[in-house]
Amino acid sequence: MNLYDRFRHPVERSPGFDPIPVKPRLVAVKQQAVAEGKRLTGQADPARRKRLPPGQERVTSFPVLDLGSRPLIDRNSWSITWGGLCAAPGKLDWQEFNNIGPVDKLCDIHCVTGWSRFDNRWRGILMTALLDRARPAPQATHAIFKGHDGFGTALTLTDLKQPDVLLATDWEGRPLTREHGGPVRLVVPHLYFWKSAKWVKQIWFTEGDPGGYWENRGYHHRGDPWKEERYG
Ligand SMILES: Nc1nc2c(c(=O)[nH]1)N[C@H]1C(S)=C(S)[C@@H](COP(=O)(O)O)O[C@H]1N2
Ligand SMILES: [Mo]
Repeated sequence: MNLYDRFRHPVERSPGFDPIPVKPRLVAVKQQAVAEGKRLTGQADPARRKRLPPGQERVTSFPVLDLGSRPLIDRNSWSITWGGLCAAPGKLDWQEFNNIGPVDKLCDIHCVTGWSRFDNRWRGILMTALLDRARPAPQATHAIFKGHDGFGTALTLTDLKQPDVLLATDWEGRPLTREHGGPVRLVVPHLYFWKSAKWVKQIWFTEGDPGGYWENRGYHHRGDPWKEERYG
């Protein structure tokens, strides 16, 4: 018996005292909630955390969000360039880019506006493959991704080196549509979806965080959905 149970108010020990009956089922349910860490928003144990990050709602549709202009880019004239603080600035056209060899990845999407979409099947080039080609300089810390629509977002090289980060060309077995960022968009599953730049045309390596379109308008600079890094 613990100290709490041993320490009883005198009235509880007086003869004829009738303890108020407890509801054992209710106690059991609440104790189960403790065991499961229910409503623990700290998400301390990654192995036991729920699949839906705090404050998110699951959708089965695939919403389209952008600045309103959806550039139409022909795959035959498409190219991606990179430069800034890297040993090997470069450019690849559609054929050269795909020759790197695409891989398939499954991931959940979490948008800062509150929707999450489970099990998205992407095909694309591993970001690490492009980083291997570019060889960022030792002092480079970030890369900014610029889209054909004027949008841009910057990520740390640490986030970009995660093994599931893709420059995606396909979604659910089909070429990426124009509204979802085709021919090529970034996909960073572990950060809010605004970090996944659509219609990527240029990658620029920098020392320090240059910010981006939304970051410079009040969004968080990293955007981890599990920590609810939405704004600030
Ligand atoms: N080039 C570009 N990329 C962008 C955006 C944009 O406006 N332009 N919006 C971002 C935001 S806020 C979100 S939520 C996702 C939406 O991608 P989707 O339209 O494929 O759902 O794209 C991100 N990438
Ligand atoms: Mo978003």
